[in-house]
Amino acid sequence: MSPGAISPAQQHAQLAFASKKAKDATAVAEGTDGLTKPLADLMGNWDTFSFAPIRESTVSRAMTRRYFADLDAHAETDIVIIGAGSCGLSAAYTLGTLRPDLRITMIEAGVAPGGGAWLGGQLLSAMVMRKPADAFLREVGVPFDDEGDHVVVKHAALFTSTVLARVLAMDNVKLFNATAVEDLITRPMEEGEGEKGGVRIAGVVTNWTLVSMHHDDQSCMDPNTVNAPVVISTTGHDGPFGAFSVKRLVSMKQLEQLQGMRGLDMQRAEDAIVKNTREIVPGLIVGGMELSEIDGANRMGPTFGAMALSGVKAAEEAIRVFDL
Ligand code: 48N
Repeated sequence: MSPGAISPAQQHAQLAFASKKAKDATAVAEGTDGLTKPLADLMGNWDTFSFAPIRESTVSRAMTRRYFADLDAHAETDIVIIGAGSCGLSAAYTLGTLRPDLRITMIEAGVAPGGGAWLGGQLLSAMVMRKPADAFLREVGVPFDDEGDHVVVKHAALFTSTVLARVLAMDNVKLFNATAVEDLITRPMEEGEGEKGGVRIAGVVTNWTLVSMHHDDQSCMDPNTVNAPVVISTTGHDGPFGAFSVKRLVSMKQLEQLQGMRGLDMQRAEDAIVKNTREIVPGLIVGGMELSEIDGANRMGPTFGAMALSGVKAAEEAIRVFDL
């Protein structure tokens, strides 16, 4: 396809968008090329335009009331997902869709969720996914170019922003971004439940990320907690908190050691990550690139199909564990 031409998938997406606008014809003002009437009416009238009145405390209460009600509601939750990268977001989408009855709490250390999936690789914008991961793109409605054994999303941010929008719109999913998981809540295994000295994960310990990053220069900034019977950890292999949960399992002597991510082998890496997404210790499922640190899987480099499908599998595992 020549550069600049739009693919059949993109044509389809554009036609769908245009037909939606046409259906809303009553809302569309004449001669405004498709903007809806309320917005179109503002244009050209900026001299008489002004915002409705407000008091600063009203804005403060609008934010704090909701945030602290959410914190209260999510102090006890059904499933925590640590990390809102491509794997964590795919897990949240799948869980939120399959189990609207479950309360799902996403904890993301960055102000901006999305992890490494805002760019395709070496800061280039297009994102490659190998089939059959195009099934996830179709599911969430991300247009792509079909190039045979793989597909290409024109900008990685289109994938991440679409999945993020779908997840944030779900009533049973709450994202706490700029918030780090800085420890795991544990319970000793019941008699006969597992090895002596083993633990079950029963939730996460959190703090605002900027606080978590300054424990060395401030004392006693104690954390908050979220109790949950199931935790999915998708903290990746990069960044200040990468592979957080598996490193903590080693320091808690629940894992002998990490095998460490191996060199890049695109062909092998992605199958291994998806197939090995699993419950590592009771109550804790690990997916995405964090998993490569445990198993010594190869890295796959700039292809994201395994992240999406590892997230789908992590969701499936979480439902299995939750329903036990
Ligand atoms: O994107 P990442 O880092 O992780 P994944 O597994 O979702 O996707 C990995 C993918 O981006 C790649 O690395 C690609 C495929 N490259 C592979 C290769 O070979 O190089 O997202 C992890 C998210 C980030 O947003 C972190 O901020 C967040 O997890 N995070 C945490 N959030 C809260 N508490 C923590 N302790 C924490 N640690 C990480």
